Amino acid sequence: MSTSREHLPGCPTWPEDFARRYREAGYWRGETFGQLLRDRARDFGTRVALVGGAHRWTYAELDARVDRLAAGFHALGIRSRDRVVVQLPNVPEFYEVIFALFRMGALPVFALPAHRASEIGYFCAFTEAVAYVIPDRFGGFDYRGLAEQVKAATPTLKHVLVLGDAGSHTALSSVAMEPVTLEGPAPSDVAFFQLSGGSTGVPKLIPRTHDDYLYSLRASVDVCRFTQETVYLCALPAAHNFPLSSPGVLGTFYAGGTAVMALSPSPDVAFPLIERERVTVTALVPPLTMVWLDSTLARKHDLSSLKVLQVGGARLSDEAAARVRPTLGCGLQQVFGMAEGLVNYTRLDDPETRIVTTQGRPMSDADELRVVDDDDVPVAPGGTGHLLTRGPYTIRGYYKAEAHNAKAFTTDGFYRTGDLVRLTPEGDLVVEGRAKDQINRGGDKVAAEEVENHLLAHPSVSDAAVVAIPDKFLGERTCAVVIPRGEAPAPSALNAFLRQRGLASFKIPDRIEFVAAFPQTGVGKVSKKALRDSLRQSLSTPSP
Ligand code: OOB
Repeated sequence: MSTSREHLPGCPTWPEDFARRYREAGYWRGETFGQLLRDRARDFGTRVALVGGAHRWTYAELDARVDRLAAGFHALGIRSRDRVVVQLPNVPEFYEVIFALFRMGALPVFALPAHRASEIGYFCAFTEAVAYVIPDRFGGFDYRGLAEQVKAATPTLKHVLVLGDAGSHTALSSVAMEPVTLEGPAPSDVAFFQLSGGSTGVPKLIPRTHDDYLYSLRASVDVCRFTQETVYLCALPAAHNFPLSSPGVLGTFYAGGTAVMALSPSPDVAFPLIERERVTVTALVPPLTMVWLDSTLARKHDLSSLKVLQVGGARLSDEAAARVRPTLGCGLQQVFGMAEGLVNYTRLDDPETRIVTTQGRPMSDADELRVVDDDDVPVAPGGTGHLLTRGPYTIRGYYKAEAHNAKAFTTDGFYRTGDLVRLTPEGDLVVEGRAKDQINRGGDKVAAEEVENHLLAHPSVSDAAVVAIPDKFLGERTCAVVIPRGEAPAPSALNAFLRQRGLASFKIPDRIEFVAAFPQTGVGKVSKKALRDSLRQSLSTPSP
């Protein structure tokens, strides 16, 4: 196994001087995910790695299953660097699949269960995926039909692998074989693609390497004090960066602990699992935190094993933050992260006011932060500005997106997060808002332009602008403001049109308003700020 080789085309990487520095300083240690699991199986073979459904796999069992599945993938013709779109719910098989791909150097593309034909079709086509892994049914949706549709439209897609009843496709359970020796990837290779929340017309793909992601795990495990005693409940969608690696299930494996899979984050599913498995830590987005805080089930279950509730993905209000300890009897950890890299944590031993009122600080001393104004000039200490960041686990560019990368990164390699933040005198970050054209719907990210493009495809839509409107529960909801062509269509017809185009349901507008014209900025662009302000006003004034 070499330590470095030619990079995957279309994946920007770190300049050689940075890469050398990150290696020499010990951030990148030349590890791979395939080897990590092998090492844990050697050291903690009989300990339980993963619990979910009827499964209870030890590290040795998981490792052996991964070897057999990798051999089967290889026999199907899947090779190093081939892309495989993985869309599975919170089941143990999710890790079996991704570790098998890691071990052979094939690259998972992490789709969410909520994605539909529009997103999946795009991921498969854009990455020239050779395989697509799905459940038969989940959440009332049959993924086999979706796969049929995507396969017909994607010439590169050779295999649809189904967990459960395969129908006309291939059963995942039929793939495993006697292990064979496979050449693994280099630590500097891309390991997988995460998805960006995005602000543009199509979702962007985030290439993460073994070196950089494993460092982010190690730093997360250290800050969050995960150990062999950790029992982590995976309640958010497993493929998302937060439950995957902050420290998430992969961090739990890194530490030799136990990960428990919840098919739903709702209290009726999660609380019994916490009680039964003696879960010590879990992660939620703010709206789910409110559901847990308000649930009467908290009194019916023994949640005393839970030591830490991590909350991130969107801004948690100070009021909700203050309720966590008194209501659930566990500590709170705020997490402000992004799939592109940088993750900030409040520390477990921070004073309660810092935990409740800030989004924490970078996990690595090698994370470089800048808080700047619109001209990239640093703001005065304590002022609010755009957050830029660079470091050993923050990407230098999206996959095959040269023109976008020129805007999303500074010339010296800082990622423009699109977040507006301020730094407290203690060095903690407070998220004050957002400059990117995105709606953060309780942690689910909606790129305005993506939804606008779909709306513009409707014959009765002359123009469309999608903006956030405030919402008590989700923080924000989406509002599509539409200039109709001729008579305005019924909002329900427009939403049906978007669904029929295969848009994930969290991107379907919560509200549709019709207007004759958009407010404009000085240079004649749509002023989304003015739109948001006028919507806020009209929504808060009761109609006469
Ligand atoms: C996480 O990752 P993504 O890629 O879905 O979204 C990143 C964006 C950030 O740029 C920020 O706009 C927002 O989500 N965000 C927060 C936040 N955490 C994320 N905004 C306010 N407060 C927070 N605590 O969302 C993610 C990735 C890893 C760990 C945690 C969250």
